[in-house]
Amino acid sequence: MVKRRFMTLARHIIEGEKRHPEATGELSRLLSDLSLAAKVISLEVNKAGLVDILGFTGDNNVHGEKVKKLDFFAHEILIRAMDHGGHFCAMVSEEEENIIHIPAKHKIGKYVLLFDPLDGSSNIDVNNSIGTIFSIYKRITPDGNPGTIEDCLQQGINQVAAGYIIYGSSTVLVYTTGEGVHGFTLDPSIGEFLLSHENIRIPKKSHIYSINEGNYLYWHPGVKKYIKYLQEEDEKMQRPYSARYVGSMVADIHRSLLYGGIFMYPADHRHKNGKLRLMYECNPMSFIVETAGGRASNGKDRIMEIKPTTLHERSSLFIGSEEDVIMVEQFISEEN
Ligand code: AHM
Ligand code: MG
Repeated sequence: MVKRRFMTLARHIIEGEKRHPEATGELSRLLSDLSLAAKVISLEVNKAGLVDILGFTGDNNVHGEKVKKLDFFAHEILIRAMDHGGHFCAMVSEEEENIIHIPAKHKIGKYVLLFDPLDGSSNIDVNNSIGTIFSIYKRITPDGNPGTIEDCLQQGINQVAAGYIIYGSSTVLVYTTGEGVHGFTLDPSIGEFLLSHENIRIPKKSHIYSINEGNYLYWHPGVKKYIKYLQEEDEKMQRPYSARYVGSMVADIHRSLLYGGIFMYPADHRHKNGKLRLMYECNPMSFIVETAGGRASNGKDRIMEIKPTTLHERSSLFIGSEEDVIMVEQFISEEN
């Protein structure tokens, strides 16, 4: 049996930075801070089933404090873990309408953090996987001042790091700084993320599709035709494809990264711009999937080249194995 080296997340990040003599080590430190927040959220997610026993959300807990909804708890933990490290000039969360500024007593840094604290939170009560997603940019306004909307509204191609944490049968953190995509599994007994998935490469073509088929009637004709095509029999092309849909994007994309697959949340008659958020859902997942050799588009344009206009804007998303995403783009363009 080949013995693997123990490689903690912290050491992996530092070794990555060593390959760049110009690096200041700041990215390492902020990713370490993020992993601490991930451990706290993971612990709380694992206790979610006990809420009914220990107190309902909205009830007072034993300390007389209100029990918070888990997604808001995750939002607060991330802010508390990240606002005083001196790394960021601003943050954006799915749970907060406006930019989150760094309190005046803390140093203002040169990065921007955008995050979805707990994606797929409707899955919490049924023990399905959920996740935290993050996206990091360098500020574009001058250092030292509070971050602005301009710093936050950059195209996905400017991301310097992105990742997600999936709270599933184990807790796994996947991140990229553009040089490979790496996954680390949390060992709860020692409280460390250990390298478990080095240099993830997504298969070029898959045989799994992932979409909420309940929206079929509302889809663009190209998407309808594509899904019907995937369901036809064709042994050579591995059709029919299998359908898998957790309803938690992090879980659906994590599976696609490892086994190959295409995940879709298209715009439709009811969701004119799709459902998922560009800045802290689509962009970071696209950075990860593209770095792993996959593709991500809104059906026409590359996600990471979309010029954002608002913090919480939505986008159609087709993401995963490259050949599959190209194929759905073709079906859509033929129906236009
Ligand atoms: P959320 O941010 O409110 O959790 O919504 C995002 C989630 C994604 O994780 C998932 O892919 C999608 O919503 C599922 O939506 P639907 O239930 O419409 O299929
Ligand atoms: Mg979300």
